[in-house]
Amino acid sequence: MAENIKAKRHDELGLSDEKVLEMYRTMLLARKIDERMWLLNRAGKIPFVISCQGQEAAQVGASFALDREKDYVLPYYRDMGVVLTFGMTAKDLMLSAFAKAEDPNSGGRQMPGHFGQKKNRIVTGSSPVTTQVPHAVGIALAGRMDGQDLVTFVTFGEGSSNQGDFHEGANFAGVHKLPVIFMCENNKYAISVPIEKQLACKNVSDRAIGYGMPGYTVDGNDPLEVYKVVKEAVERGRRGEGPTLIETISYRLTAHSSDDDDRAYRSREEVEEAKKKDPVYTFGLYLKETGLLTDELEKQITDDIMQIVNEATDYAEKAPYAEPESALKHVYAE
Ligand SMILES: Cc1ncc(C[n+]2csc(CCOP(=O)(O)OP(=O)(O)O)c2C)c(N)n1
Ligand SMILES: [Mg+2]
Repeated sequence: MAENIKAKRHDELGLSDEKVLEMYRTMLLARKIDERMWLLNRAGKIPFVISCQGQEAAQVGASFALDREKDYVLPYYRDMGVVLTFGMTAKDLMLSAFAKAEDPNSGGRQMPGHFGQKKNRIVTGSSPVTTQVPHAVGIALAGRMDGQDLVTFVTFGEGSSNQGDFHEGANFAGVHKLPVIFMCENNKYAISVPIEKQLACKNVSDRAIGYGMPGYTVDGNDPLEVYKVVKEAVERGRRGEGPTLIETISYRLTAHSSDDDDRAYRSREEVEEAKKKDPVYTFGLYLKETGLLTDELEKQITDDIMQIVNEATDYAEKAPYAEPESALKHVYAE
């Protein structure tokens, strides 16, 4: 009985069996690319990694609720699950990690995690955190002025929700009822600073009322819950009812980046405890309980993904660097 109720969760959301398997596949692909990047970093082959691990459900669940043909995403550095859903490939991401000329994000000029790909409506971000928020608001305004039916989706960490850019962007979107979805990926830390030292209010979503929009806090380890709330926000936005603030609660399973040692500020027990709710694992369990994911299919999906990751790694490692003469390209008008 319990299984039957559970089995209906994605049906009730209008998600087909194929769609939820695609969600799982995208989450697992993000995880496996990320894991490979850590190995490459520790082997001295790539300079830097900033991980999505622990946040794949929030990223993929949300992105599946958007229209990949119409909407714009303004991801932050952990959003591998968002950019993969919007059409970036494992090869593209590896080219960025190896800083090669063919990297679609910046031609190997930016640090990894600075996503941007025009053809897939992934808007280039900047290193100062939260600058993408006012950009998302501006694009939503431009879309309205042009009579386009689009929603913008912007993400940021909970630490970043303390930056002025968030408050200014949220206020403007609220006043003008712009179709913006603000999604805060609360992973409980801003580098070494725990959530208790970041916010005086209980939830980031509590701030929504100040900007005249609804605010929701959801389980960021559950892609279906995130899908549901983002889907509703998309519909509100398209109806002209304005923005929504969504906070997804998860846990950063890795150190802040490959240059951080998190043993300095959090216990191993805490990390091990969080791993029990690892979204890739728990969503896999859901799919097994519903009978969609068999051991055989799981192995096949994992094998396919590992082949994609291996090929992407080999390709990017062998790809050429940018020509030194091109260093000023995209810097000055030509
Ligand atoms: C304006 C600005 N201040 C500081 C930094 C350095 N910095 C980079 S990431 C980060 C932590 C952000 O934490 P959070 O928003 O919670 O995102 P998370 O890394 O946890 O996903 C900081 C302080 C920066 N990039 N930009
Ligand atoms: Mg954080």
